[in-house]
Amino acid sequence: PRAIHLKDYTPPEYLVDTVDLFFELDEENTRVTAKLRVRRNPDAGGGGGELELCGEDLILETLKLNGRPWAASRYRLTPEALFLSGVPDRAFDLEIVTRLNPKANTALEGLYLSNGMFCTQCEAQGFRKITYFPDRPDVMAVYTTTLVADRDRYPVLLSNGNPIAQGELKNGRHWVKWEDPFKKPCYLFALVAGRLACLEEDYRTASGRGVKLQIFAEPHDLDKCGHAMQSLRNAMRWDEETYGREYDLDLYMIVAVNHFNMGAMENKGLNIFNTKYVLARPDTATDTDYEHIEGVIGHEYFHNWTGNRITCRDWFQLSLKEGLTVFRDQEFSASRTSRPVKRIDSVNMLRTRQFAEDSGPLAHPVRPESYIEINNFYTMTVYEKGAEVVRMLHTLLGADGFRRGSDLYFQRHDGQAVTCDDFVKCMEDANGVDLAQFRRWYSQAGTPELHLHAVYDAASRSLALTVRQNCPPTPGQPVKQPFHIPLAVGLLGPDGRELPLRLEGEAAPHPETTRVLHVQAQEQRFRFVDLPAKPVVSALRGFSAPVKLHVERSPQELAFLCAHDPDFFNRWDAGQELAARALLRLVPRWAVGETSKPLEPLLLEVFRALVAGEWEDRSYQALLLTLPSEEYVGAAMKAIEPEAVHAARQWVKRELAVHLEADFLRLYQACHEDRRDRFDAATMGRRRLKNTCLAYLGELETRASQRLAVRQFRESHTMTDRIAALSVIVNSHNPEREVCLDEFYQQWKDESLVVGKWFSIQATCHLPGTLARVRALIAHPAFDFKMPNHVRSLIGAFSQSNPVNFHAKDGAGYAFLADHVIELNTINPQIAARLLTALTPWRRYDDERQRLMCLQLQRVAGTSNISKDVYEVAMKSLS
Ligand code: BAL
Ligand code: ZN
Repeated sequence: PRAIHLKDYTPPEYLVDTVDLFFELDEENTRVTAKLRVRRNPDAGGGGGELELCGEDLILETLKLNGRPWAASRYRLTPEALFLSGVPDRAFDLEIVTRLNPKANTALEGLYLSNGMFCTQCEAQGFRKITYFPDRPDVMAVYTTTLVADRDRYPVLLSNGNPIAQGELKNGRHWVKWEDPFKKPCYLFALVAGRLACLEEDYRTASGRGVKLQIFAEPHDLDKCGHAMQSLRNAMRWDEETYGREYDLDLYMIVAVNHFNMGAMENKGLNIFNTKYVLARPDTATDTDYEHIEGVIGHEYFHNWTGNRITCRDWFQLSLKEGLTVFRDQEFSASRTSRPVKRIDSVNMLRTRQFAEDSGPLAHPVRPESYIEINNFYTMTVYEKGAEVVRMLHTLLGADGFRRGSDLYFQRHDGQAVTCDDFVKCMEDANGVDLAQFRRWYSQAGTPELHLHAVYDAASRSLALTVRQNCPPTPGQPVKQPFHIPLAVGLLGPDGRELPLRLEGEAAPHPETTRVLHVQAQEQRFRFVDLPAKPVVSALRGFSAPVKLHVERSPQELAFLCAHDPDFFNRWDAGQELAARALLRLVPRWAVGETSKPLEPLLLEVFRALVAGEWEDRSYQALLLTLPSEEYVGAAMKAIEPEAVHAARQWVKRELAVHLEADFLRLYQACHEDRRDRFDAATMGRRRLKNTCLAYLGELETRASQRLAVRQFRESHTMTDRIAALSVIVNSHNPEREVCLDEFYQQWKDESLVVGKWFSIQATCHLPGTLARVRALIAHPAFDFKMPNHVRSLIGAFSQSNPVNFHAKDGAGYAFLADHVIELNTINPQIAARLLTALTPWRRYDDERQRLMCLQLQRVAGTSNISKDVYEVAMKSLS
């Protein structure tokens, strides 16, 4: 397989202005007639070369140019493309007829079948599996699409834009013609055909235009579409109010499908969604599902402007649309739920998963420089770090400055395919600032480390804050230049009050109690003056930059911040650091089998105060009471010791439960209610806190706590409470464990998404014997290996969210994963490659685990018929 490089980008030699598609849909033999209006690109460098059309897994039936058959001697076919030589200089019509087999398409790229319904996924390069085409995002065209299919089996026929004609045909077939008036790249093309039910509502935009909103699902799922519809309305309103962006077509359609590689896809006017991010009913979906649905519906909707109206010039610019759109969806979600909790949840994911990616062999910049398979670059770095980069621009420019920049971006680039650099340029031009150094966030991989050293001088009543930055080497980038880092800081006095922030040489203190320092040099010093006493520094407030922060802080200072910091993020983070330090101190003692390990009194004191406090935001309180994850603690170790980390964390959790049992029980009861009708932030917060308390109480394994969990499991009416209770039961020696699991399955065996939860809960169980159970579940009749949701729920959950079992010393977890990656390699390469990344961080473990993990990576790398996707992950992981 060949790598593609950003530096080799050249504009397309040929452009396509219009595309007229005619689909004769058939499960095993679909015929596609594509009529393209093609012309030479006046801005292309080369002159009159071959016309290259990408195409894979297609049978070419006929080829005509300007209505005449194009001689076989004037084209050549490879497994990946069709090349035409000697095409006219002037614009011409090309007609291509191809055949394809949707039923055989288990990779779920291009046109395929899901539960008997036709659907498509064209991003990044699926359109080439539908017809021969210059499949690159900088070729933008206007599409019309006609779908012909059997009327009984496929009564609903959908494509992008608006329906403009329809009719009946002989032999029980019918057709619908669609027209999308907006130019788009082919990755935004979509079609759906099936027997679908529809929830429909009207929406009026801020300027008064009527838009029809439709959500399509299989008929038995129609009663689970209401939350998605409300989420869509909320997202549309939010984008009008926050960015001044309205929807532009008369119709907005969402279709939920069971077999889907991604979460959802923003095809113009016709979003196709994984059912997981559409369907919700109180008894089938958790609060987290409700939140994710709103977030993903928002994300795909926001893409209409950031992605569709303005798209990417090439796939190296993926973060142009993804980083920006994730930032937009994060802010939307923050406005809908608890802002602190949304921020902490995002940072938690970034610091565990993205930081791990950034420090391993697959590290790449937010704007990658090369790839073998672009599907492997839908990563935490492109999405989540990309969003942090946009957030830093927001922090540096302020909300108004950022809005000026985004307004200019929409005005300047509407209808274009552009680069990350074009976006930054708009931010610069709209605000009259220089972001040259800031651009390094796009080009340099790796997580910068920020070292802070504060010295207070009582005589001059000043605090000298020295900031040093460095960024470790990453593959292909041995040396890094300093980043432009927004460092939000505050200073707290001994009584916990915020102190004025006046820098040396300034006439007056800063008007706010948090100020953003611009860290740009490798080492930089800031002197704060007018400080009557030595302050405690609250640095990187709100997690103002995606960096690793190192500050010398005593446990007492951390406890002080955890009690007083008005910055919600740092307050939580101080508690996390205190707990992480305690855990890290325990890990080596565990490794040598030491038995007496008193719980640190300070940690207990902090938790006692947290559990006893009256918090308005119960969800935030739940986060404060949650210990750092095993991944987070492991990441701070030289070589990760999964069993010791797990044992230490379990032990601390149990000790806290022992000491604070009465408090947890009181809080549990205070928050206990069974409201299946409420999904507002306050109700969800109470549920989150209650279930955090239940998890602690479950650690006690007393009869009372076991009964409490079983009662909640049997009696509550929300999936949130039932699944939380089931998780406690499954991770304990509760005598009703198997009975409850069976009851759950019997009740929900016809709901694929709930069965997925049933798989996950067993796959993430930390008790011994889990691998054997996961193996048994793969053979369970309910498990569909061709459904990515099931693969993720079982194999993905086991390998990525169950460190103690996946990293079992004998290497059985690794061999199990490799077996299934190899099996999936030919079925669904995208999912196979993603699963394999669980073996990527092998260097982070001890010698024996390194050997075992590498062995499996090598076995995968030696697979015959290896896909580009799996090959790239295996080879880079080993390098
Ligand atoms: N564009 C792929 C799915 C998403 O990020 O919305
Ligand atoms: Zn996206």
